[in-house]
Amino acid sequence: MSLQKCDVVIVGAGFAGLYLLHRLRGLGYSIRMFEAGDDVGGTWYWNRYPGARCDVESMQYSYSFSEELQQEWDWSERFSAQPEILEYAGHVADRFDLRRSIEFETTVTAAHFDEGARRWNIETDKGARISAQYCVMATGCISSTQIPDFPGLSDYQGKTYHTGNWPHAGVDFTGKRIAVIGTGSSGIQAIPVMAEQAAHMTVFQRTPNYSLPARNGPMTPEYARSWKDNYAALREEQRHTPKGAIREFNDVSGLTASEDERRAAYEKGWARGGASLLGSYRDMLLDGSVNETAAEFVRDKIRVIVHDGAVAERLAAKGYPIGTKRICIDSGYFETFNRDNVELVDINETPIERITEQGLRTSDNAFEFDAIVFATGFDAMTGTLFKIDIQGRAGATLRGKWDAGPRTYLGLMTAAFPNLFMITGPGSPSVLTNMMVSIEQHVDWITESLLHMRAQGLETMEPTLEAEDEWVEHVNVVAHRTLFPLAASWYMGANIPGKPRIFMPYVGDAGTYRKICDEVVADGYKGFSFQPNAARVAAAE
Ligand code: N01
Repeated sequence: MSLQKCDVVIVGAGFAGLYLLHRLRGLGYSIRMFEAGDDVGGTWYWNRYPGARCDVESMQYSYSFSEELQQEWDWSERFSAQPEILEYAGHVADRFDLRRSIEFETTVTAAHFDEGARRWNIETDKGARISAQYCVMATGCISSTQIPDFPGLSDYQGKTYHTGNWPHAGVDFTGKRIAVIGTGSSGIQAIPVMAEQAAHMTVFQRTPNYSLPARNGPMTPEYARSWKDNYAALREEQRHTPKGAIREFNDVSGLTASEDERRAAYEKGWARGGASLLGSYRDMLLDGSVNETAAEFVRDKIRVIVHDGAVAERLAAKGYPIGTKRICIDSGYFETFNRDNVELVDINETPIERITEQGLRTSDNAFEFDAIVFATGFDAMTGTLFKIDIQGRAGATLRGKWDAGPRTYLGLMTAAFPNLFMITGPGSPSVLTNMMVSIEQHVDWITESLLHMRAQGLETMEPTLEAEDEWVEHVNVVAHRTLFPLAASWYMGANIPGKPRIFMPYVGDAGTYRKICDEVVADGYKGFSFQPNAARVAAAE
């Protein structure tokens, strides 16, 4: 296929790609946009497992860029379920006529920077070859599913599923014996719903997780109105909060609180639902002793909810601070283990030895299942980028450059890969925040950078190595001031054998990060270098 030209290639039609497309197309940039799925929605397109829902309130987990959009859309629940969020993504695509610019069922396989032309050569699995001035990875942080390499995996004769790649037609588990491996956010959401259908469910748990009740419920007209009437101010407030979300946050130390005060604060958070309990004290994720009081509070709740004391103890997370693995938000997760048809297997006590033709074998038992559900997570933050053969200056690969961990400036760009942008890339607050707010901030920042270059006749932009090194160091230092590195989490790359153990997102608070990004611009794009447009330089000479 002949080489086609455009200004910008956007990879991915999730919430990041959709908003970027809307902004750039409106500014007259020519765009090619590719999406592996057959429709928009990104993470909400793929993660269709039973019980999938957002754990940020819908009034906050939605776009703020269009007043009409935010006024006209009605959410039916406090925390929306996946089908409704997907419907919202579809509505946005229709409302802003975005689909016509998206090439679906097309995967970008390579992106090579041509130093002579100062352009990106991009290839897809459909054989397209495109030359673009800019390439933007809107590929999501949690989009490459991982199924552990269990011995015997290919021997299994039953059905297998991964929560992150769920069949679009749904799955009927009625009368089936099923296994669920993995108890992260996805497993914890799916298990209660699947348990109601299955004849029998065996949950294989490696690390028990802290989970807080969502307290989901129907959206009341009054609550929706309280947001819609004040959206301008509330969205602005949201942008400057540490997590990109307005929620109760007690800006005092838990160290000085009495035991009774702490219990009262945690009870309040537990009753309110969602992640509010973690906002009880400002040093919750900084001070181990404060954290332990909240962790023990949650363990005590589990001991009350789960009738069988031994099962409760297995479900109660220990050995790492609460909130340092992504906090889970559930609807009836612990209660599910009181059901007669649900069994918990702690695979630390009895490891999975192999998958068999009929099911799996642990060190002390053989199990038979009609289906195995892998809720085993993702190669987060870098996995999807590494699937694309990305080469920057002098043919250097991104994979090679990030061999010991991702290196970016602000999570937006990486040195020696000019005009390659990442939306919510490693080194930005991304997954630690309300993604909608972080996405909008990155899209706006990238758009303004492109406009700056257009106005100034600049052709390429990239971070200096010095700025990048300083940022990577800063991200690392800030992370190690917190309790986060104490957990073997996917934030640390710990769930993927051989992946470098680096805390990948920027923990230094979304509001502060936004300020830093704005200051970089105000300071003449401090830490970035630009190359002028070659034609302009020649004309000037
Ligand atoms: O994945 P996970 P997830 N043998 O990596 C286990 C977002 N999300 O899909 O903890 C046995 O958290 C693993 O065990 P361990 C959210 O950011 C958001 O659940 O590594 N078990 C763990 O229990 C979330 O954090 C929503 O010891 C193995 C599980 O599999 C992120 O997506 C909803 C194993 C994986 O948990 C990922 O969540 C859902 C092995 N070899 C997800 N390997 C919202 O509500 C892994 N495990 C917005």
